[in-house]
Amino acid sequence: MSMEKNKTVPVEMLLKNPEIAKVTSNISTELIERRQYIPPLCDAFKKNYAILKERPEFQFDINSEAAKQLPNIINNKVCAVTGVDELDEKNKEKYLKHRKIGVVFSGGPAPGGHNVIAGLYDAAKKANPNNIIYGFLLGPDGIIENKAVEITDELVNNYRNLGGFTMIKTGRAKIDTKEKMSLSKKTCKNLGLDALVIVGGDDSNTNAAFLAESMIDDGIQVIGVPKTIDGDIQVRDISGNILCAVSFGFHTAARAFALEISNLSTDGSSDVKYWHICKVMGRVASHLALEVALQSHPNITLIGEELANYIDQRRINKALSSKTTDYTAYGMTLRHLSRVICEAIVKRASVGKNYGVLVIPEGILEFINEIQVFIIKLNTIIAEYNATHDNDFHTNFPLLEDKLEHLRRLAIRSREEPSFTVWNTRDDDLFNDMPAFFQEGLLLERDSHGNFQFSQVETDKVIMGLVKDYLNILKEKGVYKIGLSREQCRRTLESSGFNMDFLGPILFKNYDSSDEFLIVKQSIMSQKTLKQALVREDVIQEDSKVPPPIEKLYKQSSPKFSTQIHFYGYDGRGADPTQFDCNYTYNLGWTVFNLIANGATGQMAAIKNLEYEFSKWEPISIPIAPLMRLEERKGKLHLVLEKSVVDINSPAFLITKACRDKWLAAEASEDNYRRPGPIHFTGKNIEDRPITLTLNAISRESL
Ligand code: FBP
Repeated sequence: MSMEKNKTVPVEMLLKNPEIAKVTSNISTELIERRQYIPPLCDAFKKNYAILKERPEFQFDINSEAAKQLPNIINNKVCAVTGVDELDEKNKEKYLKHRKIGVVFSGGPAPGGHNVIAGLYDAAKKANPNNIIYGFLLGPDGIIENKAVEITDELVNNYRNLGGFTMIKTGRAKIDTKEKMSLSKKTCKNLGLDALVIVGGDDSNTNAAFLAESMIDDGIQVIGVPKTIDGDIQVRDISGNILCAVSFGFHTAARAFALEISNLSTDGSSDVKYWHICKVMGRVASHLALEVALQSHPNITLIGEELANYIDQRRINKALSSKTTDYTAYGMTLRHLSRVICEAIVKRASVGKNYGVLVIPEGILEFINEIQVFIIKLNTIIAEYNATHDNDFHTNFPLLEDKLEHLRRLAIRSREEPSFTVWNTRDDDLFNDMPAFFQEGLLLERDSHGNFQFSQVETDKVIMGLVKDYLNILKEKGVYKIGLSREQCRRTLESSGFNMDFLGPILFKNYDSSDEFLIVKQSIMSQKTLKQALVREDVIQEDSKVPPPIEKLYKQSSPKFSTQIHFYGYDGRGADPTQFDCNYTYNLGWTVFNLIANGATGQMAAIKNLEYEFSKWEPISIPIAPLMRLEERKGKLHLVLEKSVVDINSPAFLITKACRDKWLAAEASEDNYRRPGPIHFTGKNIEDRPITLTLNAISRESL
């Protein structure tokens, strides 16, 4: 080799090479393509102006506390945003007037947020090029502390169709005190805002309603936008008409999770040795897990809402016969849940599939009665402690041991003071039986809205701990066995000169059936019992060894339960939006501007008919105050926007349930995994809406 060839080019020179500069640049072809995409507009926005038309047919069941606390916005109605070519002079002047609008992201990121700003920006600039949009930085703290940037062409163009909330960031602060409210008002006035737009989840839209109420006299309008990957902002009127089928970001996150889980199914069914345990985000509701199930057909998908409704008829009957009531028969316990999972694992193993994919929704604990009781009790204890002490609970008891000691003292108090019932000896004993990491999880600090932080609890570890323990018991009992292919057994035995038809009935419980997979008899659960069976049937003598081919088959039938644990949350939340979310959010942005230009406040921008093709989408406004319900937060009842959980009578759930056995695939045939593929942004493979929405819509139409 010549010296010339050994010479290396200086890296500085390489970096100047245009090809190298191109492939190492931050700007990928995907990014360029995304930024250039122009989402289509709903018909209403193709005209010169848009007006609001009240739709009084959509009514709500109004909470009296909401009516009391939000008198100025409680009578808002659902309005349709309708495009018009002309307006009379007075209304035209109002529509086109110069405006300053502030926008903020609140809560966890959700794919599509940037397009809300892009839509708002484009609509505002179209109406009046002098309109100004400010973006508050780092969430509601940006409003409280007056930290904002003016959104410019360059800024907005950099983020069109991109995921995350990177442009202005987000935060979880809550404007929940008089002081924060007045600072926020001051910021809005200082900036001369006509309107404030809050892009957020249930808590943030609740905040939007209270801000709207409080700024009504200042003439500052407040509009909410339904965001959250959790998909739990779904609005129906009192008659069940769907006004908002799903919050934005849900489709993208579910697709991103489903792709990764489908890749795991491919890997898992190739090396056939792991159960992949996938915890999927969604603070409480299991909407994301349900959509992931429909997208990728994992072998087992747990749906929290179903567990809460579970009734153990066997326990009820047993209690009835002894004239007692068994309260544990209502709702599923963690132990029972672990049994259900084990049953499915054992079934798959019996047909040779000692591998699979299990999806656990992040918020599942919310639906397990015994845990929910602990969450409520601990919420109350922490809230009461904070209300009566200078320092908060977590500052005063920084270590788990300190917290447990405090709980122990409460249990003692309950014995001395019968009226003190929040934490008794039984609670304390049960709590102390839990592993330390789970105790820590349940005692975690609540978020600023008083929500339990499910994403921080290792739910999967708790459930899988119980599953592993029970599988060991089943293995010891000889119930958990890997089924062996009949053909393979025949080859192994006969190649060593054994008669399969003689040994088969001795070794396998289903030898005489037509099953393709043979299962070693339950009584053969160890090398010792295997030998005993062979001696008993005169296959070998007491002092001989088990013949190697038989021992080999026994070992192959003896399962090892190996898991790989995954968490799908922040990754999908940061994914670039699907075309559905790009189009949805861009039109939400346009809706927001048109609500503001028509004087609305205390309203949430929404798109009706998301469950149908784009041509049927209708921009509307939904009044926030009538959606409020009282909920326990930090030990007190607060008005919040009602979260919607999975309806276990919905077609999407019922169809998933009906496919359960098929997707478990506990039979000799192939698995039934579905490959949703990567998110196609353009081209003919675009999936235009969540499968959950499609199924529910088709079923409604076929009624
Ligand atoms: P939002 O309700 O604010 O949209 O957030 C939803 C979520 O992504 C949940 O799925 C998850 O439990 C939670 O945020 C995680 O919160 P954090 O970002 O504070 O860890």
